[in-house]
Amino acid sequence: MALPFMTADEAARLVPNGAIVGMGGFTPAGAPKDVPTAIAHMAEALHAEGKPYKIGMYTGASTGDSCDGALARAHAIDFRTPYQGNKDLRTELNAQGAHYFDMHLSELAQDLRYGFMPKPDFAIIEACEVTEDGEIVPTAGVGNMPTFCRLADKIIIELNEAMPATMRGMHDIYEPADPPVRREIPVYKVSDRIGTDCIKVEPSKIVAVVKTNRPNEVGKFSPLDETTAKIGENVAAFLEAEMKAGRIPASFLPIQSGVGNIANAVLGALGENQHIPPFEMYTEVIQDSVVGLMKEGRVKFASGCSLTVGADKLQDIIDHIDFFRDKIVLRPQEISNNPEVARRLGLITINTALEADIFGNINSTHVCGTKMMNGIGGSGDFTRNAYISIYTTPSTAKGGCISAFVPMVSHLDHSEHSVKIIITEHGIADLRGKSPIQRAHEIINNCVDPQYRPLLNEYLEMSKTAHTPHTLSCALAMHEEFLKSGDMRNTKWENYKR
Ligand code: 0RQ
Repeated sequence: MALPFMTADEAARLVPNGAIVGMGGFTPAGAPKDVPTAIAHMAEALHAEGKPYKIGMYTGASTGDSCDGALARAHAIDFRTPYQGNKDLRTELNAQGAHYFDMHLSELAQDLRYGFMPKPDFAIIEACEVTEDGEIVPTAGVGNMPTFCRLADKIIIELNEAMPATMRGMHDIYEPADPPVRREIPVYKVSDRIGTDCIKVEPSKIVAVVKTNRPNEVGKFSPLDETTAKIGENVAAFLEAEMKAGRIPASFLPIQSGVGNIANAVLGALGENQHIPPFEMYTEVIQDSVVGLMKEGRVKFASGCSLTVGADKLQDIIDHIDFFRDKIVLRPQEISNNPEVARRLGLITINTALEADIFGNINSTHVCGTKMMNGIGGSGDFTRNAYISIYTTPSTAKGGCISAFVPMVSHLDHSEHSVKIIITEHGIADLRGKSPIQRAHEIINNCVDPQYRPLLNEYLEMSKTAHTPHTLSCALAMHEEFLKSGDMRNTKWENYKR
């Protein structure tokens, strides 16, 4: 069967109002670009005529601005899951313009197969190669593409000429069977390949192939500053000490590292610490710093779901594909983030908190408990199943007006039961085997910014009788104070205590 080549506008017209779409890729890496933008333009034109148009949208994680941004600005999203990170989409969903279901990234594919949410009508995906007999080779991100392609009735492919077909061989496509017949996922080493190098679909489901030539829309990282550099050094020092104490094997364990500026800086610091042996990564997003570390021999192998790297770094990988192909494997997120595999491999997980409380609970998603930032992403998949789970955060935000440590988190993503270590620029809190009050002292003394330590010690002094000594009327007072005066440092407990 000849492939149905057409323009992005023609492909967009195949997607009717109310359709449910699974977008391929993971983060802006490998996300479709031209077709979502064409859908957004179509939506705007229909809205101008007074006609309704919205789609339901599953993705791998965040996407690029030409997908999430364009569709959010066009008010064309009915619901969206499992993760986002786009400014305009954030505004749209915080204004209740789109329904957002924030969920663990490893779970979406199986939840769709289980029928917990409606199956996608369309898969819109990016590929570097597609054959007439239905072989599709993804590009820099896999996400949920295998499941979207299998469940959807129709598949629209962006064949991105900026992504060469030589990328074939980097992917490992595998979908587990569902209970009650699921077996173990046979990844016993980070580098194990268990599936195929492409997605295989029934060719008649491919309803459009759109030729594109677009780089990924991966943002730039902020340059390392004193705080992020110090956090990185503290993480490296902690892991070095654990290794010396025999709590991490001398051969080391695979690292999972989260998204964002801090995660990128931490990884750079780990690579520089010569007491830490060359290591492997079993992670979700392979970020910029990994590419350099791989060339230096500091990172031996990286298993991930996407190459979320800047255009220069991706070009470097493409130009030296023979060097990188056997050192990187890109898997569906169901496998890159799989709890069973994370526990088996013994991952050292390093993720970022927006805020933590003095008892060790973590909020990674909601500013002041209400406004969605990005989403939980894979942090829960990894944290709960880690060998050692680490959370990093600068001790303050917004020039010191916000303390990252508060009496009670305003939203809970990771509980005290899963969080083992918290690290800031000031130091390391080791929460293992400690009671709530012991954890509070450890966190206040080692991680909290010195200007907030008296305030949080006063909070602890207010209640002496309970296992977890909260004073409920004051538990969210620092947040209230920030909303009122713009500075948590103005908090006076007597103004809130009832
Ligand atoms: O705001 O951009 O306006 O300056 O939050 O903070 O310090 O630049 O940190 O880029 O590393 O992102 C948790 C959001 C951190 C990210 C989060 C403000 C701060 C700044 C960003 P500005 P930084 P990062 C999966 C891994 C969840 C998903 C996850 C994230 C902005 O890491 O989304 O872990 N994580 N996925 O000023 C109000 C606070 C604040 C605050 C910071 N307490 N209140 N605003 N900010 N703290 C696993 C993988 O494998 C990838």
